[in-house]
Amino acid sequence: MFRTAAAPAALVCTLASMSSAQLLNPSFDDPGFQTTFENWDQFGGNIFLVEDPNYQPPLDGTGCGKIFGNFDGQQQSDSGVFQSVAASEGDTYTATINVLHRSDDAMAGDNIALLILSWRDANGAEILADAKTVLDANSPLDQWIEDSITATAPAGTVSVDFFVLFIQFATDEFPFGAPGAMFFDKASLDLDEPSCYADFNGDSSVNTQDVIAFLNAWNARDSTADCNDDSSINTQDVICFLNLWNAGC
Ligand SMILES: [Ca+2]
Ligand SMILES: [Ca+2]
Ligand SMILES: [Ca+2]
Repeated sequence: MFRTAAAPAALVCTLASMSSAQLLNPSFDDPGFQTTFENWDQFGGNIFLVEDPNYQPPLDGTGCGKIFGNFDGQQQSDSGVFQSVAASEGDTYTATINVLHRSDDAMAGDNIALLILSWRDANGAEILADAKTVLDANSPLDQWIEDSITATAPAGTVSVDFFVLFIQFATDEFPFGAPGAMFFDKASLDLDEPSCYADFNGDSSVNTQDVIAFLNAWNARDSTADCNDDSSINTQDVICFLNLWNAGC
């Protein structure tokens, strides 16, 4: 467990080049000093680290998160955790979270949980957000549900906030807010490796070996040689490949 506040930027770069893992404390196992989870900011209320497997076993590691609403009578009451990581425009990321609600404390009414990627500019302002509902009153009970978003960072992106958001709504039936808790565990944010067709043999460099590999596949009428993706293998695909090969990766 570490509590250094200054380390993340350098650490993220190291991790990104090694494994493309972007989040710190992604399994919510490490408690924070002033927040519930190390490395995660939070807002709203009733955010807990559950470390009692007799109550709720985590999906991964030694603990999982739990959020329920404020029951403050507001029409909409938001609670959540988020983590900001460096991101670059044009890069494609896949964000994943696992969530669960229990039959003894099920999401009710209009309550929902969302996974959100909030793309930020150099001033920290949101450019765009990609969001997906990952839990609501209709979700299966008592089982971990994995959900993910794949999205590309818009122009001007320098960072992205990974949000796990719980929204409690008040209704006529539940004037102080609908009951129900969400549990969450095992988040990930991965940079999708861009595929490079010119590196035909996939060894991360583009050289004459790739021409040979392509021509072998082309001679064999292998579907991987359909460079222009028109479902036939012909000389157009050789031209297509050589153009990409000249351009490099
Ligand atoms: Ca965990
Ligand atoms: Ca190659
Ligand atoms: Ca073709």
